[in-house]
Amino acid sequence: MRPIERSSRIYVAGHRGMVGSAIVRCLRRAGYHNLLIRDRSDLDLTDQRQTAAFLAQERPDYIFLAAAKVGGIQANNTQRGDFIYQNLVIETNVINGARLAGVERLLFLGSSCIYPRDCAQPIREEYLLTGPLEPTNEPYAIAKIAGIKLCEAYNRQFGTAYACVMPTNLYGPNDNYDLNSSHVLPALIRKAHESKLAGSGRLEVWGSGSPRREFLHVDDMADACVFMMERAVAEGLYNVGTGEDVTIAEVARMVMDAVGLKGGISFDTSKPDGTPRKLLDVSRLASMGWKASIDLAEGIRLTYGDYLESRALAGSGFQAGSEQVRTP
Ligand code: GFB
Repeated sequence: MRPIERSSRIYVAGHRGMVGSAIVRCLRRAGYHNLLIRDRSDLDLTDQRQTAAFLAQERPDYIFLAAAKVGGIQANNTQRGDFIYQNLVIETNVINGARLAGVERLLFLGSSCIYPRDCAQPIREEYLLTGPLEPTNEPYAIAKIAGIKLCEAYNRQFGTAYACVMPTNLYGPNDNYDLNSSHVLPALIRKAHESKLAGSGRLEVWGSGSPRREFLHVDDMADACVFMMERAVAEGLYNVGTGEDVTIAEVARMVMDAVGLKGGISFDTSKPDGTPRKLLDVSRLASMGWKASIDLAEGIRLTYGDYLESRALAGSGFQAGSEQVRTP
């Protein structure tokens, strides 16, 4: 297997999304200069033939598979067909295309929702497939589990080195701020900001506020992915998180502090809570020497700054949201 060098050909699938764009930033900062990236208009990863032809022609030394259809609890729960189909087709096209093209190394990105809804906490990697999934995101979770199993099966049958990372809830620059499809943190940042501007003094929070979530800044996630590539991690499942969680009510308060919104919280209990808790056991990656470095309160402040910046740019014609890539 060829070692990874600064000149290695690295394909980042999904480079316009929050995670893919963070991986691109991280790789560039570290001096990797031979990055292969393709816009959706040039390469449609849901098209098997196009994807296989691209990979056969470019034969990357390494692939970060960060392309996916993602969203928060409501998008997962309502666009169930899109979430299972698009994720299955993207991952089978890229993973199988990579294998056919002789790509030896790949990192597949999943999500902590692959684990059973009510499993013991903190969640260890070996709890996969030990119980029923959270119903609101079962289609997405099933697609991601299929991706993990595809990597595992190809490693066994074909000798590839395709590893998998399961991040906890991510947030940071280049997130999606659409209130119907976003995750909780960007939604709360936007709602708190708009409430402050309107002078309403209230933040509307979905559900009861009691579910617990572990939040990881996307730059930490990108750092973990590059760490795994550089350590030549060849296979297996690795949780990525901070090892600490907070309630949704607590994170709402932290967002209010960062935004400078004074007032109360209204809980909309007509909206689902989802999984009660999904704190990851991060000892596998920690034992290799990696840990998160961005504190949650600081990360929220940074993200609010980014939100304000992208709104200002939107006023000057910049399109904010998950379709943008920010480069350093
Ligand atoms: O981030 P989120 O949408 O995803 O919601 P999940 C987390 C929690 O925040 C839920 C609550 O209990 C929501 O009810 N919440 C409160 C809100 N206010 C809001 C709001 O304004 N918007 C949103 N979106 N939530 C997703 C999965 O689950 O997490 C995916 O559906 C994926 O599959 C992703 O795994 C990381 O953590 O519940």
